[in-house]
Amino acid sequence: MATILRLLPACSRDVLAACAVAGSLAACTQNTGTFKHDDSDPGTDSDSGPFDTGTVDTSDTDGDLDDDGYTPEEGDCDDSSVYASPAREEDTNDGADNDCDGRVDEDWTGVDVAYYNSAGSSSIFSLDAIGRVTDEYTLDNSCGPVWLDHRDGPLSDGTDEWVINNNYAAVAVVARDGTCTDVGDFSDADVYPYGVFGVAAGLDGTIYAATLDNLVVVAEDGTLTSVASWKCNFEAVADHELAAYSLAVDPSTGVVGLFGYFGAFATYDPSSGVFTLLAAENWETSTLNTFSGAHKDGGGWYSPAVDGATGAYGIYKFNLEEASWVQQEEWSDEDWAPFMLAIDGDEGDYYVTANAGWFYTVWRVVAGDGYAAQLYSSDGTVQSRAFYGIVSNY
Ligand SMILES: [Ca+2]
Ligand SMILES: [Ca+2]
Ligand SMILES: [Ca+2]
Ligand SMILES: [Ca+2]
Repeated sequence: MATILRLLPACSRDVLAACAVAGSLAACTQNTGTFKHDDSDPGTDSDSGPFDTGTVDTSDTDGDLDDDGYTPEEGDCDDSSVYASPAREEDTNDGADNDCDGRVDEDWTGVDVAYYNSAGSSSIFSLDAIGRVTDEYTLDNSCGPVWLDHRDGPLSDGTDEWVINNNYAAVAVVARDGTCTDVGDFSDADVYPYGVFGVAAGLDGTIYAATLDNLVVVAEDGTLTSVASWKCNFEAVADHELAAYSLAVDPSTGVVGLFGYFGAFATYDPSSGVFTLLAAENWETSTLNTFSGAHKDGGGWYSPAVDGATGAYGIYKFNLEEASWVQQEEWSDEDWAPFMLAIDGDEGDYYVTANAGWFYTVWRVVAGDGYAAQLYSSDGTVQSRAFYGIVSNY
């Protein structure tokens, strides 16, 4: 009782009057929310009251146990630590996921890029944060990387293998000595009339592939299993939902994002097996072509897209409430057609492969002001090559 009385000055005169009417100080506590006085952990003040009582918390009903302003539903990935919430910066040395993006102690170091060659050996090369080539891996001649992801998925440490779309016909795993092994054969046109497009690895290393009309899991023994399908019909636009062209994975939830070629967007949650079509597309009157995409750490699905009416390019984000794409950045140089996207999860900047004639580039588009500059470019001497898939390294 003494401790409660000590807090009375915090109660305004009017509130106290209301308390008197209600007949108890307990009512005052509940009505005003000014002071809660129970804790679940003796020695630590874990509720929103000003002190620790060492008794079990039965009154902290706001769901934010560590009082950092976020409940677990609002994205607090550790509701027992004020050093973890969506509002915090990552501390790269404490072994915890401070910014609640699913990555622990992450530090973005650059990108890996698929360097496709239609007339010789392709490669995968690594760029550091200022555009220097730090590694290049020459692939078998049988191997043409289009889409590219880390074999270990979004939480890769950057030393693993890659998973690629091999010439639109197969999914292959590429070792760091350049050995390329097909693990999924999509060349049977009766089963896969469109071939195969985007590939991505999930949190547990599951390999996903997009075939326009199915999401397929590729087992390393070559077994292909459709885990979701939808209407993809280029004969009747009214009977068409989605032409899934690219995939990305949310590192905090493992949810797979499916980017339709004509602006559709869908998700697949491996933990529940639920496929959700969030926006369908119309290939006859397409307003936006979203042929690739990536997930931004901390939330959001993004695509380097082209406006179907004006032909203008930009970086777009999928607005989950409105179920539509919203432009975030303009693409300033129309000579360069953006193709695929990686995002620096620390700064939020966009890295886009783009090709123009014989020149192939990786652009950095600065988040928030749209400033774009070439991070790296080919020398323009080889016609048969192009930069395609791109993935971030941490
Ligand atoms: Ca919290
Ligand atoms: Ca927290
Ligand atoms: Ca993190
Ligand atoms: Ca950390």
